[in-house]
Amino acid sequence: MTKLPKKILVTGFEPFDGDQENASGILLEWLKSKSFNFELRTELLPVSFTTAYPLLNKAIEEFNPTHVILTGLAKNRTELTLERIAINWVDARIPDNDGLTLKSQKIKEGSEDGLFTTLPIERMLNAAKGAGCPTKISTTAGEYVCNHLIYLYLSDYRFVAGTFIHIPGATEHEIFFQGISAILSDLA
Ligand code: PCA
Repeated sequence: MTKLPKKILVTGFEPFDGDQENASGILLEWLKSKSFNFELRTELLPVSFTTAYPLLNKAIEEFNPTHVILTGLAKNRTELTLERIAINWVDARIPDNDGLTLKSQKIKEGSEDGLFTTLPIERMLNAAKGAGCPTKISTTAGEYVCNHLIYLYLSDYRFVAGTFIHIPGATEHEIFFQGISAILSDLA
């Protein structure tokens, strides 16, 4: 069997919550300035419950990736975190960038309570740590737009392997971007 050439879709988010920047959006520019031995597509997504997923969906249909790496900012975390699971629940503390606040409700009625991400995150953990990047596995992506996006993606795309990485809110991004770069290069 011939192996598919590696095609990785990496997404990041626009700034939100009054911030001037979002590390995950900056990541996309950083990645585009590097060269890799795989085909890379990046997609900057709005922090919107309504429009982020349709844009991701369009990018997946157009690019037909072998791997999907969704990223977002987790301001209060100090390590790169690899998300293991998305939950079928949304409870926003702040409005999204469209002014919409979804409170205490299921993302998809009649769908599973939780869905595991579909990339080998233990291997990814080792790759990032090998690059000197403080990294750990997380079992909650929160109850906001990031978890909402992962859940919708996982429920529609069981056979396009992907996961979500939260980037800390530190001002120095380089070590975290290096960790993500090591993860992308190591993906089989
Ligand atoms: N982080 C938010 C949404 C956009 C982002 O970068 C979250 O963790 O849900």
